[in-house]
Amino acid sequence: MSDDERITKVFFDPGHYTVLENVGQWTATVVRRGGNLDHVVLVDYKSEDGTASGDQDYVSMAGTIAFPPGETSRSLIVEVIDDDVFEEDEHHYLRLNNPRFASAAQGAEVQLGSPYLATAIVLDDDHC
Ligand SMILES: [Ca+2]
Ligand SMILES: [Ca+2]
Repeated sequence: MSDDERITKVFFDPGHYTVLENVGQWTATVVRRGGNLDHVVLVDYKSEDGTASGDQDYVSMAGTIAFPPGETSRSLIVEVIDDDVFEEDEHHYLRLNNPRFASAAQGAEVQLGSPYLATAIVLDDDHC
């Protein structure tokens, strides 16, 4: 079996997002490539602060994504918190961690691909 058939990689595609502060919600996309699509793949995710702060500029998030059989793409909904304050444009991250199969998958392997850290840039929509 070739590595492409054996190894599943999980990563963000794309890895960069630019959104307006008043967008409300936006969607980051996590994909899996390679390996046997019959396997259920799990991967943990969480948000990380940059200059944007969790629960002040965006809603902090953490959890687990599951790729059902045959599914190669999953969405992560991110909520942006709008305010009326003029600020610099800010950024934060979404990180993937601990990819794994939901059940034993003999001979198969799952790992993080690149990028496993997505960058979100939040553009301010207020004026000084
Ligand atoms: Ca605003
Ligand atoms: Ca603002």
